[in-house]
Amino acid sequence: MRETALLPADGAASDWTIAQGWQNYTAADHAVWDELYARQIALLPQRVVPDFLTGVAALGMDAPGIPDFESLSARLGRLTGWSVIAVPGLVPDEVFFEHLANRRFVAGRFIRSREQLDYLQEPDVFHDVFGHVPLLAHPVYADYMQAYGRGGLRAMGFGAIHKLARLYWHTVEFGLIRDGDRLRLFGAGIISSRGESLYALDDPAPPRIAFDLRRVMRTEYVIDRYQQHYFVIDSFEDLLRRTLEVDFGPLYAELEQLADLGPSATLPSDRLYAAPPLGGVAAQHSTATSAGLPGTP
Ligand code: HBI
Ligand code: FE
Repeated sequence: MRETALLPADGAASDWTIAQGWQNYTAADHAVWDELYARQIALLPQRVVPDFLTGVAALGMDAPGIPDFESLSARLGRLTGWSVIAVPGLVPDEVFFEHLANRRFVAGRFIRSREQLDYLQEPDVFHDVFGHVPLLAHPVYADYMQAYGRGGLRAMGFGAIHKLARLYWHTVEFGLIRDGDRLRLFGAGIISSRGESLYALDDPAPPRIAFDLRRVMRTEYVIDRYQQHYFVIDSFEDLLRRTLEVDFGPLYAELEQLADLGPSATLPSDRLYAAPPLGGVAAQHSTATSAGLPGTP
């Protein structure tokens, strides 16, 4: 089922929500989900942050077929107070932030066709639900997503949505996270893509840069190909703390004075992680190293 974003007048509610209509999915729709799920769950265990798999199990997402948002939301609600609601497609920023600020995750209800198995431009139910929802069962990540929504509503007042959208893109969509001395996936855009789940950890090309809020909010991104660098957070607790402790007003003013950075730029001040296959903890000094630190594998 393909749909383009409708205006509320076309059947969506004023908050852009629509019924998921789970009973309307065909066997072919469920089969596409099952194939995407089977591919990803076969390669993620050695790559994804363990909390993701914990969420998949806790939410019963290991059952076959496209999840029914109603039963998914009942389980998720008991864990972190989040629910999953269906929308026709990309919704306006203010609608998006309002839902996140109220612990409602908006998800597309359409599923890609078999021809689009490896790539589609707009988030479908596999990207939104398999990619994003399992981590919403993690209490700290759940808090971060709500804090992000509230920050988005504030950002609108500063005309700084595009800066905040970069924070979302470089973490929630395409972020990496440290797990001991290894790097792991947590961004939904990577987790829902077979090719990028491999590329983001295995390819030596893209720099892996230690997360820095200002650096991330200055950095543009590409939407039509693999990311050209990845940002690495230390933990969800650290990401939440950095988001809550900053006063975004002065930060936006400060960012206005700094040039935006292209989607493949690196700075001398970047703390780079060793390139795979050595992979390993960040270089403690500011220049790139071609290998891990002494003592790392
Ligand atoms: N709408 N349905 C949907 N899903 C998103 O992920 C989404 C959106 N609207 C805006 C948006 N994301 C981003 O621009 C936010 O960072 C603002
Ligand atoms: Fe997404």
